[in-house]
Amino acid sequence: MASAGDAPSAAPRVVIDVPSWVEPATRSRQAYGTDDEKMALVIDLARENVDRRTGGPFGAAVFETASGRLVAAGVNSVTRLQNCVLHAEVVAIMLAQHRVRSFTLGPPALPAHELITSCEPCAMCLGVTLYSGVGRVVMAAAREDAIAVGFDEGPVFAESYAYLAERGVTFVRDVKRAESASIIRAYRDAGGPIYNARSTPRPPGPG
Ligand code: AZG
Ligand code: ZN
Repeated sequence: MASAGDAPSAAPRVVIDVPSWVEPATRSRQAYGTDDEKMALVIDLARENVDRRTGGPFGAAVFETASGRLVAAGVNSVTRLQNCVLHAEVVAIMLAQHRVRSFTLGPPALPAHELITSCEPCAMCLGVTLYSGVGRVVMAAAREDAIAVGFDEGPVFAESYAYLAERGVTFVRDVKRAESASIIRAYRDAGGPIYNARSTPRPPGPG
């Protein structure tokens, strides 16, 4: 029990990172042209995350829209870091905002940014998308593909998309959908944990 005069206990800290294999996987190329090229990168990240057992079957990245410059990439890190908010989109957006040192990617002083994601955002990630300041979202798998293997994608409605569209966010669907959906199914087939609020956590670490 702490008493007056004791040294204060260490302040709690949460460190968010990506697995060490992500940086080398993105190093070879800094600028991307088409949506297909950007999506190929995030689907590779999703596949690698499954193969290396570092998280769920999802990848995402933030790019500058005009230049195609890669700002930050993320992979699903829920089980690796034992944190339910660490979906691929959240990780990519957090790292992008850290990189540009701004809590929004949408102010007039910054170039426009876009989120490329291997799966349609869940309810949480669509909310984060709204607050992130990205102006464009490109998606591969649909939420139905993630729900089909047991992921809880939460309440997302046509009104949710209308709300973001009214604020200038545009959406592109089905870019390499089949390829991304097959990675989600392969993760399930390999026994990858389908985590949710009531699932029993496994010990962290590969395997
Ligand atoms: C998920 N859906 C998406 N789009 N991304 C993630 O990281 C997820 N984790 N669980 N459902
Ligand atoms: Zn999400």
